[in-house]
Amino acid sequence: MNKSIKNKSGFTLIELLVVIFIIAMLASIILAATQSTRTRARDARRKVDLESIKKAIELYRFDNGGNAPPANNGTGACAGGVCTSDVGSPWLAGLAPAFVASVPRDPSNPSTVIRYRYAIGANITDYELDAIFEDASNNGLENNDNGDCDTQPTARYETGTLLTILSPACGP
Ligand SMILES: [Ca+2]
Ligand SMILES: [Ca+2]
Repeated sequence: MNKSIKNKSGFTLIELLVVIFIIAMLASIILAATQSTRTRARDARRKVDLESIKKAIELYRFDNGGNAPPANNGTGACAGGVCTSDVGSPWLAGLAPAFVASVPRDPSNPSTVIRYRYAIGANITDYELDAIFEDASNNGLENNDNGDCDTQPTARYETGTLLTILSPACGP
């Protein structure tokens, strides 16, 4: 009699395993949702950053006879004529603080190397600014910007006056 009651009130091994499995599934779903939210937040920030940098560049051009800011960072000419947002302070000189309070840097995913890039053309009135978005829902922006780096998964969103200055290899 007592044994029968004890068996009914306890959990079997199978029941415990099912509960553990369900908890693990829920945890993984919550983790995935959190990562997706962070990815989308970084991309939203990238869109705002690019607009902010682009506005500052256009203000600079307006004050400098249409010329784009030279490809210099805080310490001089950028390597290979390409400034990247992970090198130098600021990573793009000539804009801050006159045309923007500070030049935004890519809010990189800690597990990847992603950065904004900037370069000017042979004609110094031309420039290109680009970035990589992480959220696949932004692939259309990267693929259909009239640039030359449109092949996923390393496509970039390109903006500026001449979108062939920064050419493939696309990549981070
Ligand atoms: Ca593109
Ligand atoms: Ca390009």
